[in-house]
Amino acid sequence: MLSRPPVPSVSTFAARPDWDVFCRVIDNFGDIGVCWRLARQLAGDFALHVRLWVDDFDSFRLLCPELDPGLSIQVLQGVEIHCWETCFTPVVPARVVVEGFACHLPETFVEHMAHLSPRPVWINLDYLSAEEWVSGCHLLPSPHPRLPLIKYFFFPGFAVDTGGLLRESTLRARRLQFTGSAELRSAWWRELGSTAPPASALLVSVFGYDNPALGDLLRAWEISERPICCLMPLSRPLPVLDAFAGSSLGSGDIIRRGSLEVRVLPFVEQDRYDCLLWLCDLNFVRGEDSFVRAQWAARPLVWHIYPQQAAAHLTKLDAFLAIYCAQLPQASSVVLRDFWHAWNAGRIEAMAWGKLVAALPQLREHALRWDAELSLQEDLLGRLVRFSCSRL
Ligand code: TRH
Repeated sequence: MLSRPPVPSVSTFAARPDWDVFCRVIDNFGDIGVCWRLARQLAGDFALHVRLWVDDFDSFRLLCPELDPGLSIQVLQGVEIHCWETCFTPVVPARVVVEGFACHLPETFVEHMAHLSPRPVWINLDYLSAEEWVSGCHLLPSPHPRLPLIKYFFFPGFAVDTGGLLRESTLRARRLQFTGSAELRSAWWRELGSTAPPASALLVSVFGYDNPALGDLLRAWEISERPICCLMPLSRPLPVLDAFAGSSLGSGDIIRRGSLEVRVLPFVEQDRYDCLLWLCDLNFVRGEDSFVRAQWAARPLVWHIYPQQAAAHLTKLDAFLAIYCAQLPQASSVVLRDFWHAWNAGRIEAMAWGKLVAALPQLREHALRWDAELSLQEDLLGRLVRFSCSRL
C-alpha cells in the first residue's frame, strides 16, 4: 500500500505543467547547458508549460545572465525556473518528468508521481555518445524497485535509432541570417565591446579544458604566416593562457604577439555563443553541448572530450571520429584524427597545426555537408516528445 503524498504548493502557472526538467550541476556547464536548451525548446518550439529545476544558479547565470539569483521562482523565455533547494517543497509532478543525467529526483516527488493517474512519463536524459551500444540501450525501461513507475533511458546520438541531437527549429535560419548580415555581425561585436578583426585573419574560438597543448598552439600561432585572431570566452582563469601571457588575464584583455592576437572574452550568453561559433573559421569546443553546437555551426571543429577514468573517453572520441570522417577524403581524415588525438593528449607539434590549416578548406566543405545531412534527421526533442506522447 502506498502512503499519501504531501500537499503540493501553488505553482506560478495555474494548471499542472506539461513537463518537469530536473538539473543538478555536477561540474562545468554541460548539465545546465543541455537542460536549459531543452527546456527553452520545449517552451518555444512546442508551446509546452515547462518547469525547470536547477540546483546551482551561479553556474546557470553565466549562460543566462537574465536569471535573478534572488528569486526562487521566475519565468524566463517561457520557462518556469525553480531553484532546486536541498529541502524540496512538494508540488504536483508534470505529465512528463525529465531527470537530467541521472541527477536523482527528490524522494517525495517520486512518491507523488506513483500516486498520480495517469502516472507521469519518466525519462532519464543521458550523455551523448557516438558509440554503437547507444542504439541498443536507447529507450530501455527500468522499473522502479518499489513503486509502480518505469524510468526510460533516453540516449542522444547520431544515428536514427538513438535519441538524436538537440536542434531548435529556427536554428539554421538564424545562422544563415546572422552570417549573411554585416549589420547583425557588427552589432554582435559591438555588444561584446569589441570590433571585427581584419578579414585577412583566421578567426578561431577556443573553449576547452586546461590543456598544455594550448601553449603549443599559441606558440605556433605566434609565428603563423597568416594572422590569427583567437577568441577565448572564459568562465575562470586559464593557467596555460596566463603562463603564455606572463600575467593573469581576464575578460577584455588582449595579447598581441607576432601574428597572433588573443582576445579574452566574457563567458557569453548561450545564444551569443552560437554566433561566435558561426563567425569563426575554426572552433575548439569541449564536453557535449558546445561540441554539438559547433557541428550545427557547419564550420571545422576540434573537440576536447570530457576526460574519464581509464581513458574511457578515447573510445568515445574514436567512435565519433569514425562516423565524422567516414566521408572525408583520406588525407584530411588522417590530419583531423591526428590533430584531435594530439589535442586530447595535451601535446601539439607545430607541423600538426600547419597540416590542419592546409586541410581547412576541405574540412569546411565537409562541415557544411555534415550539418546538412545530420539536419535531415528528426531532432532530439521531436523524438522525445513523440516517445512521451506514446506513453501518456
Ligand atoms: O562545460 P562543459 O565541459 O560541460 C560538460 C560537463 O563537464 C559535464 O559534467 C560533462 O559530463 C559534459 O561536459 C560532457 O562543456 P559543454 O557541454 O560544451 O557545456 C558548455 C555550455 O556552455 C554549452 O551550453 C555552451 C555554453 N557556453 C555559453 O553559453 N557561453 C560561452 O561563452 C561558452 C564558452 C559556452
